[in-house]
Amino acid sequence: MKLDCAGRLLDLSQPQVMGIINVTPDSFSDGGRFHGVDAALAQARKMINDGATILDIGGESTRPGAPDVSLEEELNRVIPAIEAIGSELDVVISIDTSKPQVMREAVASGAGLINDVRALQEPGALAAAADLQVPVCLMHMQGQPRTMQSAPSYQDLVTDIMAFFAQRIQACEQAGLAKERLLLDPGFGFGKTQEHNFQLLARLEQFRPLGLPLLTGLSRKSMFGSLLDRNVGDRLAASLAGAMLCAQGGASIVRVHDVRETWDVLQVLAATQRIK
Ligand code: 7PM
Repeated sequence: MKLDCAGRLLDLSQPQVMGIINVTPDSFSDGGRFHGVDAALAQARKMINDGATILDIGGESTRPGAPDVSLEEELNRVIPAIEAIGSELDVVISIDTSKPQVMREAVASGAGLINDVRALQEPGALAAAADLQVPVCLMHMQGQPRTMQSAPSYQDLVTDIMAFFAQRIQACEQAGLAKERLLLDPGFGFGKTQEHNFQLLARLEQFRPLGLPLLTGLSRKSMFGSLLDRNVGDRLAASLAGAMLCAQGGASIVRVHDVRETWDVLQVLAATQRIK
């Protein structure tokens, strides 16, 4: 199965690695614009070399309690990075945003996929995504980033998330966004307890009947920090195990910080599948 990302074809017949590139001031410490672009470009080159076929560029921190980022600030962060990466490197650029104007300018600057943790629920986002004709990843989140971890609760985790996906898919189709252009992400860590996160990992294959490619992001997340009592810089092995379980559970794209290691892990799985 090949997904058309603004002219670049993404082969989803085996799991692909999406590398995370944050262009927030905290990730490039001096916050200077040119330093930020250079750093993003260098990170992009390395990630592609290491096996990433998609780079997810985000300028808004969705960390619980993070301040909201203005439209102007978000554009100033992501657009120069997208232009630089898109003009120099052969890769699908994913724009991690919930703002319709950022979606429009990012796609005009070379992005070929929209990654929206708010699943196109912000005003104008559905219409923007429908106009832009690029694939969209709809992520599930219970609540809002600021408050989502206060008391997550589900009747049945997978059933509830499936119902959310069904509702969002319908809203997309009504807005003229074809189902064939959608990807789904259950949103690890977004309004989920520790138990919910591991339940999701165990039950990932239950999303398969929806018939849409799955994207998952577990890289360095606090579910591993709590499980193992490890700081964010010390969660690589756990993240790799998580990526392997996601791929085995049917994920088509894994969103990660550690591209090279994740790519190796996925090759092990691919090798076992070739002899089945
Ligand atoms: C602080 C807390 C900083 C959480 C960053 C995060 C996902 C995503 C993120 C995901 C999709 C992170 C998250 N997570 N997009 N954006 N799926 N589609 O750990 O799981 O990267 S932000």
